[in-house]
Amino acid sequence: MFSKVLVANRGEIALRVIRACRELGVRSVAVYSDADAAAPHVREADEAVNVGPAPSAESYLRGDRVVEAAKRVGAEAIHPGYGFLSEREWFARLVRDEGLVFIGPPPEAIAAMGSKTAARQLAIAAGVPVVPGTTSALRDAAEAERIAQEFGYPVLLKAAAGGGGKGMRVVRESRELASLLDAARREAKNAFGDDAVYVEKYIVGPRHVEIQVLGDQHGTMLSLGERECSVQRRHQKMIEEAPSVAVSPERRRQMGETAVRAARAAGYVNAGTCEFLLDQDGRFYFLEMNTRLQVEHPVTELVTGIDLVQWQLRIAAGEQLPFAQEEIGPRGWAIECRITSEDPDNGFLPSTGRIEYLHVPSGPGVRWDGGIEIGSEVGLHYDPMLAKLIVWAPDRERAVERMHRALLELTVQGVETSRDFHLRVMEDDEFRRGAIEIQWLERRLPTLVKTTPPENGVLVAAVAAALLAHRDRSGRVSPGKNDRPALGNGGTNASEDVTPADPWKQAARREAIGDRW
Ligand code: MV4
Repeated sequence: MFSKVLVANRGEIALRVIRACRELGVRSVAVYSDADAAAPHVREADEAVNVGPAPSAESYLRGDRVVEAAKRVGAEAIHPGYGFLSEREWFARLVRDEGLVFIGPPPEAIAAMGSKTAARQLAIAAGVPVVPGTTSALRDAAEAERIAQEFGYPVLLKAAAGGGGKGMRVVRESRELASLLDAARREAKNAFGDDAVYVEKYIVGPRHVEIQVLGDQHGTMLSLGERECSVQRRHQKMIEEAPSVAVSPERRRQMGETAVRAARAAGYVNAGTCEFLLDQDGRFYFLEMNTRLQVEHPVTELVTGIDLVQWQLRIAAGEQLPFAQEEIGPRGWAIECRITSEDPDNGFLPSTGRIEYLHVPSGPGVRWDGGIEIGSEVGLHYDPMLAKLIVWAPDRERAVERMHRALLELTVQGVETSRDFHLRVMEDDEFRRGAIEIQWLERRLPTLVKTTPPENGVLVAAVAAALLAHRDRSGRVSPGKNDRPALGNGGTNASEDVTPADPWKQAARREAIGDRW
């Protein structure tokens, strides 16, 4: 095992990796920007190195400085976390070329999965089912039209260099095709510097189900089962769970074998995730592979009992996986809610400020993977995800109830957060039935958020004054957590809650923050 590892990230994931290091007896080195000098990951690590000013392009994304820092402090390996440098082929290569170990896949595997068309070709060659469509870029609208006719409308135009839904357009009929192709090309060019676009049959109403894989350097590749990630908005996941209500043991085995085949074909090593669409008839299609540890990895850890981050380190250090595929099965149910500094009731506008008060849930089956503490400054330089609240219970119904209970215990004061929104989701009967697919959240949004009432001088002031008398210690005017009935017991319709305007809130667009993962 390594004696010292540099953690090339910030926030909750840096803390997660630091904890794994400590449990393995490995010394950890944090890197930080000027904005993060007082951040928890800097204090928790054994050492810390400043890598530049607040903007990530000048600090956390400076691979050269990160590698230089690792060499200076004598770290043997670098864990990239997610986002930032985690999926940059050039960074994985630089780390290796400088004689250090990249705790993740080989650069060749990152490259193999980096282009969507290349990944499709690789998948097809490996016998992995993909959505019907092309495997090379379209030449022109005429070719697109011919292929769309062949597969039948609706079709989906996708950027070859894509990911995260950028450069994607649904085409419902022939007469929109040419202009939507132009739009997809323009967006792809802007986002990835590459206007190559290909076409797939559009799958209607699917779920987003992904398979966690873990492979060592000795030829073992395992599936750790699926995560259901359909509860997302604009390609940002909000809630993830494991297992998925839509996946039977037989389907789990098929999807697992398929994911392992795709990973092997890419020469994959370490932790990775194969994304699938699961359609209404139970058919599944490989979409792409994420060549990093993912935000939602804890739900898999909780149902498999396997510490993914510890194993990432052990695999990178050359250890062999000691598990057999047959002994890995989901036990119980895990759910994760992403606690973000966004205001769901105002179009998920990012909220900034100082964390004035924080009360973290605890008790049976509750895990908090957080990156904030009282006094933390939440700005706009980095991703708005403050923490992940994860619960485990013997079955899904009890996991939902436990998450609801844990969310009630959570208090974050100083910024707006997604907490109340998550409470409403836990109270939603469609969610509770597991009747979710990738469009569910957007369709259900009107019943899950409260739109701010129009300015109406005196009335608003009077209502606000009355409600302020009932302010709880979270500073919110929603019913106090002790007033909220337990779930399954005629829970209140949370959409009747009223929240006052947040005096700390500064208007800013999420787009200003840049890519998320
Ligand atoms: C699709 C699809 C429907 N049909 N492909 C979105 C991002 C990228 N990873 C793939 N995506 C999709 N590809 C076909 N042929 C629907 C989506 C999609 C989606 C996928 C996963 C999670 C959320 C999504 C939200 C909207 C669309």
